[in-house]
Amino acid sequence: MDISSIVSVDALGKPCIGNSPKELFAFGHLIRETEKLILELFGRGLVSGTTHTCLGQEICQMSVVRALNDPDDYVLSNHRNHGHFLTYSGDCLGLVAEIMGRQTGVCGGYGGSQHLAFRNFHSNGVQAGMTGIGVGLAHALKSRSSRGIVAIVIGDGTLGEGLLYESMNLASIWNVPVLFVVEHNGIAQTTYTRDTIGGDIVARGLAFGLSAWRLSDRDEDFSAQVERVVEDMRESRRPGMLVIDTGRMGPHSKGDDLRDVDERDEITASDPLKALRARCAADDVKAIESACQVFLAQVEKAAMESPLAGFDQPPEHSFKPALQIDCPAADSSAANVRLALNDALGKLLEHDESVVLLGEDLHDPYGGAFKVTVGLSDKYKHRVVSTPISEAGITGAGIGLAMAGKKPIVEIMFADFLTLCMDQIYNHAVKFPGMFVDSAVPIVIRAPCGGRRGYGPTHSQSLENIFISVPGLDRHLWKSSTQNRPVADQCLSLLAESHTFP
Ligand SMILES: Cc1ncc(C[n+]2csc(CCOP(=O)(O)OP(=O)(O)O)c2C)c(N)n1
Ligand SMILES: [Mg+2]
Repeated sequence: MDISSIVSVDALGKPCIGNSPKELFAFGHLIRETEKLILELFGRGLVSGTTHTCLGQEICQMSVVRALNDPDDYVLSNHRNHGHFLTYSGDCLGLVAEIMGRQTGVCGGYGGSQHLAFRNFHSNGVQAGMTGIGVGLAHALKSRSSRGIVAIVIGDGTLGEGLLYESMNLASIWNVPVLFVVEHNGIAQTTYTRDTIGGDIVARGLAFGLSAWRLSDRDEDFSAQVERVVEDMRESRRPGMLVIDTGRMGPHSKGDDLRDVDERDEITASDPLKALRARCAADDVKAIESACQVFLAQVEKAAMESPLAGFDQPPEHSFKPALQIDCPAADSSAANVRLALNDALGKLLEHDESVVLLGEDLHDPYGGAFKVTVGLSDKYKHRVVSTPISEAGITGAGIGLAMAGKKPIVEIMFADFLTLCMDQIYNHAVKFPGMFVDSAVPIVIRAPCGGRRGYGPTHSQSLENIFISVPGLDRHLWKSSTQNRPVADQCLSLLAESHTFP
């Protein structure tokens, strides 16, 4: 679908939106009209489920994504993602068709409004769920000396999620180029965030040692200010936090707005898109609005003509061939499970530079609570990483590393604490290959379980039954009572196969 009557695109398909009122208005208007079309399609019964529009927040949503101009940059978004997605991809048809559940949708009609993907853009509907993943992606960028930045966009209500703080801490100690963008519209669904956020927002970023900024999309110079933030990040390669004050003009999703009319009128009166329109020449406005109308009529027609996604068939892209690591056999004479694992991990680190070990207390001379990594951190200093006590955060970081081509092996000190990783496994790792056409998540999560050592009810459980019910998860259980040869061999082949699914 040719968008050139509204904006030019670069070689990767990303819209090139300049800083003039005319260019900002043209693209902001396209986002608004696309969302109005989506709402209209809902009204006509052509879409089921729900959607979250960014009406009133278009300029805010465009700002950071617009300024990201390196091919390695990533954008991780959330439920309110249409503005981010369109600014990154320019793909109006892909968005409209996706929400309509049509095959031309960017995710083949399987994702819907909250789950969009295009190149390095991914969105998911679990609040803060993408934050650890973003840190992992940034870690991978740093390890290959890329100039890329990862922008993770959350709403202000999401400041209540604990994983966010694990992720900010990881970003800080690893000193990776992640920008946490908080779209501060003062509300989360129907709850005012002044009633749910304690203390100061920017101070949260500063407390973790992040660079921090607070801007308003009502400011005339806003888009240029955001560009400077991104440039600063690009140069410093340090993590940062950007809080953007904005205003949600529409309901949370559809029909759920408890705010009174006066309050909504006030937000509409300060609409930054309207302010930009007023700064454009009348002829330009007319041309932009008419080009947009023509273009969206074409989008609607093409979306309507696209066949519905076939929900009776699983998406084929979920089942990619496994990647392989060329690695010699493990030491079959290892005296016990620990030594067999140590040998297998050592061989993997030696034979594939993309293998990374994350876990608590892995460093030498300690070598992990069960001594599985002894000798490895001394030898592979930057690839055997002792982490904070942040099980969800490091699982998320592992997913991000895996998405960026690494082969992470995350050690959870005791299997009991896999419960803390559950959302990252259940709602992220195993779903991404099905949700996002080009995503593989070759992560291995390893944890000792079972007891008989007197560790008690929170350190001795066997939780395999929980994971049996996780679709898309390969499960392997090795018993220390079995011979060690199969343990070593299985460990090596499991890790070496580097599965699409974890
Ligand atoms: C972990 C989680 N809890 C609850 C929800 C349901 N939910 C979806 S959006 C939302 C409000 C989010 O508010 P905010 O972060 O301020 O973003 P905004 O909608 O204002 O852009 C809630 C509670 C969710 N998607 N994920
Ligand atoms: Mg909000």
